[in-house]
Amino acid sequence: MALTPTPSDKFTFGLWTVGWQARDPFGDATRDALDPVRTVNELAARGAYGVTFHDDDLIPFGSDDSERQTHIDRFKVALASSGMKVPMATTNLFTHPVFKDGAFTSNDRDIRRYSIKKTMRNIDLAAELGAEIYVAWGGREGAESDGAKDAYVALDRFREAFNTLGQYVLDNGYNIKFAIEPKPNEPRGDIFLPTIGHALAFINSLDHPELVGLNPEVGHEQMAGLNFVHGIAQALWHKKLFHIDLNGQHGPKYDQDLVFGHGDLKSAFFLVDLLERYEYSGPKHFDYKPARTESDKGVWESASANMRTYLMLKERALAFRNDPRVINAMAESNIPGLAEPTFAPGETWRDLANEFLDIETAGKRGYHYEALDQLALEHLMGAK
Ligand SMILES: [Mn+2]
Repeated sequence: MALTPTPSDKFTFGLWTVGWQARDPFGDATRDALDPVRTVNELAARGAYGVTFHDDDLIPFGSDDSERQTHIDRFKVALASSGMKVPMATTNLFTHPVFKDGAFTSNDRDIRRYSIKKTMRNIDLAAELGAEIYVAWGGREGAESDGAKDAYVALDRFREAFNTLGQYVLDNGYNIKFAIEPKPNEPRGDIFLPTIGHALAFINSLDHPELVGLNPEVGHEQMAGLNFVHGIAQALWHKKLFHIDLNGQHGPKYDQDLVFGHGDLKSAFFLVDLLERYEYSGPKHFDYKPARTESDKGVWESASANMRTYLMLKERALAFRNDPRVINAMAESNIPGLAEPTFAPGETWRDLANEFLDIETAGKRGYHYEALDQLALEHLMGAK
């Protein structure tokens, strides 16, 4: 299998990822700003399928209408000449101090209205550029103190915002769906809709739940100590995996945004295995930050590393699934048994009345998952 990325792999990057100047809470930028036009061309040269953006990544906040149009026009030229796509866009509702207490859930009604208006304006641009997914990451939607925000009514305001934006898309005839990106904390002390599960439940309360799905991020679930593979399995099961943010994270700590696979590699292996087996067909979007130590050269090396790692994991996951030793180990462990419905057609709870299970024998059974886990590790490590 080729480990060289091509557009058919559907790898995408946010302008803000490679474009991160590496400012952190303790230090200044270590890299110059990147021109979005250069980003498009550099990523295209490395085999990416497309780029994504926050409104302010492309059009500096505060630009007047003619400056805005100039930025859009030269971006479009770069897209056309490189063949790069824009499958997703999103809104920056977190950088400017106006959003310091939230956007859709700010206690200030005028700020909530401004936030929805800012989002609608960028949805117009997203539609114009052909994006079909609009991500909503509510980084400032939360609080540092439980007394500062009524977390019950905040959900009313969140629902209002998504219902309004859904109606906006329908009224304009846009082919756009929304993807909520859960995160437990950072930059707020605690963020609303902190996990995949919280967001899935919230979506069902909307006027048009079919318009809204998820954009889960590896590191965001792992920051909360959760199993990302299980979260993605559930998002797929609900048909809500509209988009995915791939990166790396070492367990519960600050949001590391490492290169994909450079955190919990075994989880990344089983994630790719899951995405490929269930034929996730959306963009594989890398939302990472090239380490602050890297110069311009390291930025592009890290961009390629994300894509190459995904392709290597795909190759290893396929080899694992096709290995006769793995197929036998899975059969011995009775893994295919879970696919069989617990009740035969026509059976009801009444059919359990005469059921007998020798629980002593059943309780003594070994499942041999350790052997299977070792086979996964050996495939991952390329052991022969
Ligand atoms: Mn992150």
